[in-house]
Amino acid sequence: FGLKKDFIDTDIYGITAEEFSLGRTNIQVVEEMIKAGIKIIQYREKEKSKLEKYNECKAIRKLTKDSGVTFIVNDDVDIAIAVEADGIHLGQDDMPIEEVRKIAGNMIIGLSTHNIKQAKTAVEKGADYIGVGPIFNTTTKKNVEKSEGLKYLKWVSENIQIPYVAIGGIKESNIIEVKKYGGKCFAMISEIVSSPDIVKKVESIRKLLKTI
Ligand code: TZP
Ligand code: MG
Repeated sequence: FGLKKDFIDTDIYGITAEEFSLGRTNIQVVEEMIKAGIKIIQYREKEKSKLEKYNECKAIRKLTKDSGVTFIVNDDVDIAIAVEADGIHLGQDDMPIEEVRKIAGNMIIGLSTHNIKQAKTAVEKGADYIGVGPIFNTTTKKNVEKSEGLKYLKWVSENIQIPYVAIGGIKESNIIEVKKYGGKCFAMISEIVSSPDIVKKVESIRKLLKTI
């Protein structure tokens, strides 16, 4: 994984969510994201069977590999390994990072964090990057742990040495505020997958980010 050091040196982190994708499949949305120039994509799918998820990840691995996009699988370590994804994204209730590290080797391991204590622990345990959020209220993720949002993000930006990704309720309409609180890489689910024209949406967000 030669990608490891700079894999997250990018502005937008795309994540799938078929139920919010306006009738498009995860694969179609990933194709749109790649066309839009998104450089890191996470497969996140909470409803489908293991086999369906595996098949989709296999296809997405091919698409992302062909276009030089970093591919991260949420939750399913076995699928991530089987399809040779670049990384795996874990939550606080998933297997401990140090255990995943034993089986996932050099793969990128990301961990969702919601407060300072979790961020410090993630670094100690060897996470390659952390998710930071939810920054704002969101209805996309069920049972999301509460966070001080922007205040927590600011702390991370000043104290944490590994890459971090802001997530949760981020939209074109508030992304500048997130940037002002230290955001560098922004994960957006609904704002991107629910956009009828993903290429235009990303173009417009990038233009906006260049203004500050
Ligand atoms: N983790 C923290 S908030 C969230 C996840 C997966 C959902 C983000 O979705 P949206 O639509 O960008 O608010
Ligand atoms: Mg999880």
